[in-house]
Amino acid sequence: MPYFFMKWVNLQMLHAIVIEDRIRFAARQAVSESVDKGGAAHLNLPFRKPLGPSQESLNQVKSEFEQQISEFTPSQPVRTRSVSPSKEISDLVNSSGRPLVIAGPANRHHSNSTAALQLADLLHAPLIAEPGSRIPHYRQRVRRFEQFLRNKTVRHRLRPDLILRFGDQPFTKSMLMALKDWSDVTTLHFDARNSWQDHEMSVDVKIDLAPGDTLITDAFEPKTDDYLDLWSAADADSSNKLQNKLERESSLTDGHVFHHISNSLNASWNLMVSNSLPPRDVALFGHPAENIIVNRGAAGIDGIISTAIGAARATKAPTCCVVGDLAFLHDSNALLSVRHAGTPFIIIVINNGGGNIFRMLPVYHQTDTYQPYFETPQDVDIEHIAKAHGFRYKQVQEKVGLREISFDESRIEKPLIIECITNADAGMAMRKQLWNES
Ligand SMILES: Cc1ncc(C[n+]2csc(CCOP(=O)(O)OP(=O)(O)O)c2C)c(N)n1
Ligand SMILES: [Mg+2]
Repeated sequence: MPYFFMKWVNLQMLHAIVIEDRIRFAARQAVSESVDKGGAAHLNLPFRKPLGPSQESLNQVKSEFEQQISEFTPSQPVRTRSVSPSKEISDLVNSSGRPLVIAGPANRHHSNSTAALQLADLLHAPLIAEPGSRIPHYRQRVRRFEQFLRNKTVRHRLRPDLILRFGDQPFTKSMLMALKDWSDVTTLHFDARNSWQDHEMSVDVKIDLAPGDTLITDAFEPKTDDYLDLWSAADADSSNKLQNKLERESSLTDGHVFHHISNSLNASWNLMVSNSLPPRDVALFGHPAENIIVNRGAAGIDGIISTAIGAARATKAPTCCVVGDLAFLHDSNALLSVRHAGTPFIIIVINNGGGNIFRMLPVYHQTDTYQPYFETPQDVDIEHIAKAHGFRYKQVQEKVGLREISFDESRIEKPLIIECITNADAGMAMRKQLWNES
């Protein structure tokens, strides 16, 4: 499986007169492929000798480029239609007593957050929105699903009779387990792009709905709060258990770091979350928020810092990138580009001593091969990497040290790397307890 959708644009035949048009065309093609397919686009530009341009043409290109950059405002085609659900769909919605809204990740060109909130509101439905779904904080939003939905009895108790899905394929284990158990439940997918995001093949009806569209819900009848109350009770119970576990564990774990970041980061910041355990941990230990960015669909641990820099530039918002130790090392040459972020930029490295995600696999018990071939802990001095790039550096090794992590923009003059050295055994034990005891 390729990690990225690669679009190769062959510019071999470029001729001087048409170069500008061809480059413009290739750029448009790359942007539209990237937005539609939700991945990276790769442009291959071969040059003929003598390679270098003349000083005169270089000066001209430079001044045009600088002018365009200063005037550039990203635009996207906004489709604005009124979408009226068919009678069949209205009947399904109106006959449901237990409707559940589920939103998987979606980038900002595909997130139907308005319609998801509108339906949850009208139907008094619980709303599960994974990190990266770009759904804002909302009172009916389920916070601790990644904790309690791992439990089969709870999944049975909370079984919906109608699922209203938004965004891409969910990725948290709890949601994958739930969608598998509930694959026979009638499922409507309000989809902004024409891709097949349905691992369980459980979607019964796809409804083409773009972010600018208005969903007409006049034919839908409101419901009572009975079903929502069941979810709220499970949520409250799990919140208490989580709080308890975090307080009782004395060493610093990944969970403590995610919980702290969620509590202290305000909504004006982007939170770019690396792949591997971090997106799952932000769901398990953090709070739902609109500003979380994930690279799901790609799922590679490459290019994480680069993506965060791109997000900072595109949104002009201060950005915090939370990244595992291996993913950090994988993209450490991106530190060269952090000066282009243009906004306050913090990297939080969760150093749990390698790829802890592999502890969830049976191979964890093969003691002679696990560490050297799977977890692969590294012995690199991250402080030296930070200093070599002129970054500020802080290290947190204990729970009390977490108060060092603050997001006061006025105090962040230069990029900062905060390395959190966490206890891998205690962290994994806490995850397992939360999954099993809820
Ligand atoms: C480019 C790439 N190489 C390898 C992998 C396989 N892989 C998935 S998770 C992981 C370990 C990541 O370790 P770390 O960033 O420390 O995160 P942790 O598992 O500790 O949360 C690896 C190597 C991948 N997903 N992408
Ligand atoms: Mg790690």
